[in-house]
Amino acid sequence: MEMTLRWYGKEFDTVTLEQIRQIPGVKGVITTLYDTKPGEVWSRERIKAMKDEVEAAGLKVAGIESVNVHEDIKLGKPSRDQLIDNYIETLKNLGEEDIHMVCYNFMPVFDWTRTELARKRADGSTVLAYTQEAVDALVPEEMFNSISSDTNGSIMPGWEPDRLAHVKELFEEYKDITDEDLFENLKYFLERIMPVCDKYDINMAIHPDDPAWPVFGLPRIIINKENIHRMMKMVDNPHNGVTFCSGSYGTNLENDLPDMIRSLKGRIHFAHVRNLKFNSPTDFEEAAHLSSDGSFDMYEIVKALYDIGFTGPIRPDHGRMIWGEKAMPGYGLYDRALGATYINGLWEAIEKSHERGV
Ligand code: DNO
Repeated sequence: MEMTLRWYGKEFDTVTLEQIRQIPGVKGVITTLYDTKPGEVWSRERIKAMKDEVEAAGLKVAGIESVNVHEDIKLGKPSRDQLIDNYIETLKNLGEEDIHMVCYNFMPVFDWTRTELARKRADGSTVLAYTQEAVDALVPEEMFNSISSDTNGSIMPGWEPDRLAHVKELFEEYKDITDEDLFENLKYFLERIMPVCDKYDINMAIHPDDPAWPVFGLPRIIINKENIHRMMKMVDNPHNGVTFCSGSYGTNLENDLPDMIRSLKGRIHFAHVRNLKFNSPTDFEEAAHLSSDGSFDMYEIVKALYDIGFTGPIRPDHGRMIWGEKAMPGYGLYDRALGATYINGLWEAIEKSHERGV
């Protein structure tokens, strides 16, 4: 595996490349052109400038999170062909700049969803949290307003104002879209992009729906083992793979995370590793990465990745806000750095036990 940290670019992130460079074992960043809109072509020049900046700090661009998919593609509208052509052009430009992993998602309207961005924990840290009861009590527009008013001044990924300016109309458009339609539209998209992925060896890594169940009645399909395998079989190409995000699949306690990882050998192109603490099956908060702080056995998760020979980029995921830091919720420096160090420690121990046969 290759340890990385997510970085939003100098204009959007409170964390600097120089700080990231000092986290032991972190060699690369997962980044994006955060000011581009879904459907826009990323120019080769801008991709190169981003790469040069990262490399000048002694790091590499280990992959992109995300090249967002336009809603018309998810909805299967006639305009999708032009938008997919643009997506292909972006992939080609990334490939020509020697970038080979792209994370994306296929969630209607909303990306990940949380109901609190700063729930206080017993240790005084604050974390992102979710309760189904709070979602059930909200209409989608209120959800957007409550998220955007509580972000420490940052633009949250997936909650960009442009994306959400048309929430109401989008809900109207999704009214008759079923899971089956969404699978069909994803298949159409994947079939069209696979040739450029083959040509430039680009691994597409679909991010799971978070939480892993329908929210506000919108269809959500990338939620469990059965559906991911269906997705991979319907366009059976090694470049059609997944982002294994423990914190997203883990929202559904029926998902056996190590078992899912083992079943995805060769198709996990990117890993997000984090822990959740469940207070009830529909109330969870994001814990420190350490197993004992949450509900997951992080050793088993990392071991499963090791056992399938995972070599792709991995990153600690959302961290707690600690030590007085002010940053984008989930994306401060300190707790993610602790997370990276912890995952590195687990990996080293697992690797050495394996090599020494203990
Ligand atoms: C949240 C992230 C997601 C993820 C996208 C991938 O913090 O995990 O926004 O980046 O779903 O497209």
